[in-house]
Amino acid sequence: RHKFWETQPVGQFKDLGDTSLPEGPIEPPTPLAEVKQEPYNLPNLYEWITCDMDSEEICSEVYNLLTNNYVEDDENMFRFNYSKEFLQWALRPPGYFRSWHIGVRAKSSKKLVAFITGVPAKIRVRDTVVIMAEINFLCVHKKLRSKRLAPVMIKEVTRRVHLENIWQAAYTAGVVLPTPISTCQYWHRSLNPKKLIDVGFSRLGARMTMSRTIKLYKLPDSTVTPGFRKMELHDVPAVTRLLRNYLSRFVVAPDFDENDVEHWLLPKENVVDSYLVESQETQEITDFCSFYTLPSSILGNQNYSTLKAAYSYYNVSTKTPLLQLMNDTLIVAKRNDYDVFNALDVMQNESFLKELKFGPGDGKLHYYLYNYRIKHALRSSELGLVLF
Ligand code: YNC
Ligand code: MG
Repeated sequence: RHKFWETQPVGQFKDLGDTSLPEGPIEPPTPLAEVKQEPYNLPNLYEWITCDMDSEEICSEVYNLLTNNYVEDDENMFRFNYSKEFLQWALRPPGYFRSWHIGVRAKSSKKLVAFITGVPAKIRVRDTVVIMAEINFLCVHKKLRSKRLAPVMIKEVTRRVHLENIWQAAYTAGVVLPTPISTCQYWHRSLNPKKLIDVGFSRLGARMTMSRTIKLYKLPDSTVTPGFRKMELHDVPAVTRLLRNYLSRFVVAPDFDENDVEHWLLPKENVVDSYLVESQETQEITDFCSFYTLPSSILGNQNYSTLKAAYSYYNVSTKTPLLQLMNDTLIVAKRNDYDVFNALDVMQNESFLKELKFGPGDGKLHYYLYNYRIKHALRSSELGLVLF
């Protein structure tokens, strides 16, 4: 069934019920000298390149490949449109390896036809912090699909991860592979219902008119929580403490230090936004919320070309009820012209989704670990990890 994945150190479907298998690494690390030193073979017309994401020119080539060939919804109405600034942010966190930004070019035309990336991350699984690669942006040009190029891309990134003495990875995908550690669902909160209906993202509900729908999703102009403000550089230590403490309750979560928080959560225009609640009495940071910006191209619509979407990232409530904190987040997103606010049912998100008028999406998102076995699949609420 899975000619490639059956050969890889991942949980296999046939082992699903077998509780005698221990949790942890499936294979031990091999001595570094035994890691293959040369890249895997590509079909003759193609060559490997390492993509320098500092270069505007390379970054544009990657952007164009993804804009035209990356993930679409099941009905091919929308395609993710990660911005160049987003790609540079996502691919250059603290300690990143340039060698993990891998492209494939056609030798004759030099055209970029495939891409895959990794970035390093410390991920805690129960009590163990594991240095992993987060693998993302696997993309093969539409004209080269179904030629078994993806397994070569995956083996090559694995080899380059191994060369850094790292032996585990985390990734998400919309497709079912051997075997998810958890399966999540996307939920969508309309901010601009008229546009969402016009472009076919959502439909007018039964017995609903457009004006009733607009009224249903209306949000106030200003946030209600006293002390709610944008995160700033000087907040990094307090936010790190708040977030570390919160994430410690989940089974799988990133192990963020201050450098990570500065990179991943300090607001960056049109990439990531973070807000917090500063107590008016004690100046203590009590609550935190964040989202990242990932527009989608709208395919074949006369009136609109992009959907501006915000994706819930990490949220922590200790004093402000999570429902109120997230309502303020929606208000901020609406004020900044987002059309829709998306969230997975991870962490404690289930507690606000229905009440804040999110509706379930149709796609599922599966979470995977490479070379790390988990005994039983996790509930989505046990996941404290968000990948892009
Ligand atoms: C996928 N998304 O099952 P089997 S998510 C992993 N992730 O293998 P071919 C995938 N594997 O089943 P195509 C996959 N999609 O025979 C397919 N596969 O064992 C497997 N789409 O290869 C598939 N981006 O080249 C099958 O397929 C084999 O030409 C078939 O290429 C696939 O980034 C793809 O959805 C996805 O660009 C590149 O369809 C192409 O169809 C495409 O014949 C649109 O491949 C964009 C898209 C995927 C987004 C993502 C996470 C990727 C994770 C990869 C696995 C990482 C493992 C850890 C490595 C480091 C380890 C260390 C240490
Ligand atoms: Mg292929």
